[in-house]
Amino acid sequence: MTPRLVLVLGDQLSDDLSALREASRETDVVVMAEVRAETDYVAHHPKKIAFLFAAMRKHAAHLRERGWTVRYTALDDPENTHSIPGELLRAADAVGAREAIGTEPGEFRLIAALEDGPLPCHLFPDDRFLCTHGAFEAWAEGRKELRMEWFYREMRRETGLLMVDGKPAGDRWNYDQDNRKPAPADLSDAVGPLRFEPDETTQEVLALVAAQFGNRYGTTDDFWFATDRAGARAALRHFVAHALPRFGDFQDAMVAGQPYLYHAVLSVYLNAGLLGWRECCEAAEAAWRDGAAPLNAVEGFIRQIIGWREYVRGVYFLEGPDYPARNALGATRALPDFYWTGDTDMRCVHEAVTATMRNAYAHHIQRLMVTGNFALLAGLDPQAVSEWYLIVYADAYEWVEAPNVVGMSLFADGGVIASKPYVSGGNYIDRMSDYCAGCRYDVRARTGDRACPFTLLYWDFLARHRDRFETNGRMRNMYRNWDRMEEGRRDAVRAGAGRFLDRLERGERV
Ligand code: FAD
Ligand code: DLZ
Ligand code: SF4
Repeated sequence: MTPRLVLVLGDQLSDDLSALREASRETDVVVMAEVRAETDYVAHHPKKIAFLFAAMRKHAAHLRERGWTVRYTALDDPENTHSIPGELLRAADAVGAREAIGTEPGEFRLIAALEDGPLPCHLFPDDRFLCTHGAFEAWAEGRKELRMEWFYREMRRETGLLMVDGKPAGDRWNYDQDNRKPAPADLSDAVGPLRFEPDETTQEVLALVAAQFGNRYGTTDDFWFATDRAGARAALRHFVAHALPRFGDFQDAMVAGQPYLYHAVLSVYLNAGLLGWRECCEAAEAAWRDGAAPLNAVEGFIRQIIGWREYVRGVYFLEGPDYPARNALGATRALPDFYWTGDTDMRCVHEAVTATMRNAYAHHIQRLMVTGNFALLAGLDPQAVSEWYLIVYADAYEWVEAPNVVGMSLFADGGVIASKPYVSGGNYIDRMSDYCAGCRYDVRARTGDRACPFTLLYWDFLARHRDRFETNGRMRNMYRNWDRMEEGRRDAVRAGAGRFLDRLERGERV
């Protein structure tokens, strides 16, 4: 029989993959490849590349153990054509294949490259997700607004997670109100994610990545990610035992020098396929049933996974290839250098950016309310911001990154995801963190050169976009507060914001 090629991409490292289910171990050949087209379409953080290459190499070995023939191209293979379609063609020549099959990639870019590539390639749906494209389209059909909460309730009903006799556990669907406690005073039990010593394969990859990508933003120092399924499973158990009980309470908190708090740090594994949504949610639900974790924590965690994660993927594929390029607010300002260096007097931004450089990770509220909030308030170009997020986070692939950045954070999709822009001034950051106490700016000063830039830009943003937002019912109070401010003070705030933006534009340290 003529062999077929079975493409397995770097974020498809799951045993139960649709393309593998369709293939034959006897005749077909699995193709995996480390290629420059994927490492360079944006300049990914070296830690992200190292994680993926180490996990890909181990997954190839694992597939071979399970009886598959695997053709694996390492990055430094002299014959490497450095693109996925190129490697498929080279493999087809070598083994006499005339077609390839694969599982749908998570980016329109790569779907198009495979569909238009030189070798016929049939893509099967990626059923590692709970909600199919068809089911999401059916849910979205005829709705005026695609609110996550309604979608999430459907997913709860469909999976039966946290459902008791057809009703939500505790008689409430959503415990978000309980999950907004400020930075905890006692952090003695925040042990952070489970860390793994790099084994031989990982060390080889780290040397390769240091040699090839060492001059990029980010570092491979202190590499501790798991790089196989057993490690990812252990990381899940560790999270459930040590962090889940306080995950809910401090989900929105931020503490200097504490990049993880009670977050799961599992997205890197989930998105590469080393973990599945069901096992994560079932492990959390079991902890609740056993009395080891409270309902607000478990519901919050499950909502992130079967709610937000599935919902943003649904929006990405529903809205189509033009979605990441949207710019509803017409924002054009260049990305300031401090997003790459952390070199800024804004302590909150400094903390988020330097942690990101080190770890290829920042938790949700840092991504949304610090780097994202600043980008929205300062009117930064959404595509430059989106590229930054795609580069710097080890869990970033366009299907999940673009809706979170372009939609949730920057409102550049005009409100498909968020019913109002996620903007806040310094007061919110002060309430939820310990950053402001050590900052050069004064979070209480409303005017003058030491006034917190977040607060200045917050009011300026509202004033700049008044026509668009003043009729939004959820923003009425914001405008009421602005209008209540004495006129002279309003002028001073806007002048302060203008001076700050000028300094930003001139590349001065802010
Ligand atoms: P936890 O806070 O512990 O949450 C548990 C899990 O829920 C995560 O592992 C993740 O799988 C899922 N989850 C939570 N929130 C979201 C969400 N909004 N969208 C999708 N899944 C979610 N997540 C990514 O996976 N990749 C990205 O590129 C990404 N970019 C983001 C950019 C911005 C501007 C914002 C605001 C959020 C982004 N997120 C992204 C969502 C979220 O911040 C991360 O999933 C989360 O920080 C990952 O860390 P964790 O595993 O510790 O998550
Ligand atoms: C992100 C990434 C990187 C950095 N490198 C590779 C690679 O060399 N080979 C590969 O198969 N996949 C890689 N990936 C993941 C792909 O970019 C990912 O499959 C697409 O972005 C679709 O989600
Ligand atoms: Fe950030 Fe403003 Fe607080 Fe400084 S004062 S840490 S800039 S919110």
